[in-house]
Amino acid sequence: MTPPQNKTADKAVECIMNEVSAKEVSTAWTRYQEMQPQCGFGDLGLCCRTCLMGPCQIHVYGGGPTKGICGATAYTIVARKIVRMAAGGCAAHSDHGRHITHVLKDVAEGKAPAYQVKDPAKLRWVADHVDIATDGKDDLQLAGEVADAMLEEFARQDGAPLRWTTGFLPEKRVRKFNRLGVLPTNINTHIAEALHRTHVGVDADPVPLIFLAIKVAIADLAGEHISTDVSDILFGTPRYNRTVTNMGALDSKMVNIAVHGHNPVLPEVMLDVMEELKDEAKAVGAEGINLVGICCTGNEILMRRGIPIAGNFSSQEHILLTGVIDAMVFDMQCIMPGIAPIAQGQHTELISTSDVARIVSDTHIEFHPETATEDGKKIVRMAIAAFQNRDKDTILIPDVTEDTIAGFSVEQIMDILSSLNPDNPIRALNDAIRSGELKGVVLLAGCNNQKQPHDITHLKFVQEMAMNDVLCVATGCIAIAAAKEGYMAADSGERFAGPGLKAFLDRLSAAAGMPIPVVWHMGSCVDNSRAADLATLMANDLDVDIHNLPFGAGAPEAMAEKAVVIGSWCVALGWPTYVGVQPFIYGSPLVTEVAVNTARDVYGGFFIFDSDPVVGAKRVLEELEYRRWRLFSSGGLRP
Ligand code: CUV
Ligand code: SF4
Repeated sequence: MTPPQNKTADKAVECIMNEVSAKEVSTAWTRYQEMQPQCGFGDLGLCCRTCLMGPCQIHVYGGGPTKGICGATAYTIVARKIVRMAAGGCAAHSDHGRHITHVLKDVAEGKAPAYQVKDPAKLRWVADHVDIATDGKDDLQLAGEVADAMLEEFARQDGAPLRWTTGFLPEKRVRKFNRLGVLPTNINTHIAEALHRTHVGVDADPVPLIFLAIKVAIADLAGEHISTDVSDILFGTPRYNRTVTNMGALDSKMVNIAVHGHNPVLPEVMLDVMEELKDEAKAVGAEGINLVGICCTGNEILMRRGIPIAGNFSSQEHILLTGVIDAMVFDMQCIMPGIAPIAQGQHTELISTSDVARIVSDTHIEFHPETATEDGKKIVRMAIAAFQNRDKDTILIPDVTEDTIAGFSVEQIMDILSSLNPDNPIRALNDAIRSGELKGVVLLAGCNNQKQPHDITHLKFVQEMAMNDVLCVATGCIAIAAAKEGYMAADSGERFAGPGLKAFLDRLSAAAGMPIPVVWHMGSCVDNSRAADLATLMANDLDVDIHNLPFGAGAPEAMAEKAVVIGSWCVALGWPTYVGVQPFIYGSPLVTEVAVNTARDVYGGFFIFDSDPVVGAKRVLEELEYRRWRLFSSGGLRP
């Protein structure tokens, strides 16, 4: 069904939209309308273009071919497509991890003067988990060894499991993965294996293909963990901080730079050089330089530096349309090519910084760790120059902001929980669930998707969780949606929490001596790995496996291949995982059955697909309730 045009929960986006429609600017909203109706074969996952004999379209409802030219049936075509999507997602996260690991390696070798090991405690924590001896080693030596071990995850040929899988998940879960033959051994190999086995004439059996998708997904979790670990080591593990969210964070009197994408390496340096170049901005009549984030690069610098986020995936074009963005700097992933014509139609400099992501008409300033400071300065100076070319008549900054508390790394969560239980912080969370004060924990993950009204689907799901006493940790674009709506505000408990959650937050706020919001911002998409770490701590404390926990996940507006792969490892970890967008699998009853049902018997987790977030929330809540009963009230789990 086509949602009505201009549907968004974001008042700032709505404000810009009214301008946009007047000026007839093309955005994802207008293009979505123009795209209707979308192809039913594609929607069901039944169009195969894997080889040049295709496209082959399978008519599952009769009236046409039921097999592709090679003989592939619906379940083969659907399963192959899912494997390829998972591989795409794993490639994106893990290549990000690999890129940033090279920066760590450069730091260790003294080749990246703009960076340093900012968080030696995290470095040592990571080393301990992957069995690298730390005694007597200085930070740089250890950083080099950890970077090498990370790079080995992309290269190992001896068949040993990934250390970023075995080192961080509960032993019970690792044994299960091993038994099921899905323990990954080399991230890049599995991506290649996924492409090979889904090539024409290779693996046609949907069951091993689905297991392959799971193995790729577990490899993805390792790649995400590596990304998170390196960012924390280089830039500091996120800590409690307070700022504002939404377009009101832009300032017409300042030079505004928006950073967009996923990689924090350049924005971190830009923040350092901005201070230095303030006078140059003043010399052209600006009051200073203002940085805002979009998407996950935004989440990264919000988490560590308290930098405001202007918006999420679906609002990237509207943020440009304010007319006050002097430079939009992007690295990789989730950059809509649609921003280019908007930037071209105004004074905005569109600057790409990664050699893997270019847009025609961009200015390419390739980022190098060795020259990061100069690169950062060059970009800030371009923004200062562009500031002078603004069209002052078309400026529109919606006066919308929300109070936002962020920085909930697992380390920060443990510190906060220790105010309730200094000897065993995680026990404070498990006890709140045991007593029924909290009904469980849910990871809010994922994107925006034009198939669902912008942020509205997210927020309905979040509302149901909060009202029903579920503690939410959040990443990615749903975290931004929650922040924009006030779910991370100091007074969010009063506004949104059910009685149990409210009581828990009040106790925690009082003990920790600071306001604790309803939704805990965990970071960017790769920081979903933090949620796996949190669940691992909870499970180990209770001496159970992760799938026994009242822990779930929700991606109401899932969109990217990255979301497909994240959802798959959430299921593999044993979480009920709600997705609000129809995946391309309904053309195969077999694959659909495995995803929504059989997965539960094997992994404990399963997908819940429903376009209605309230229905999805109800199913997740029922599952949390069942698990809570089984864990704490039914006489305990059988061993
Ligand atoms: Ni990585 S992947 S739309 S920016 S969360 Fe947002 Fe987040 Fe999805 Fe992209
Ligand atoms: Fe058609 Fe088979 Fe080629 Fe797919 S792999 S396009 S089903 S012939």
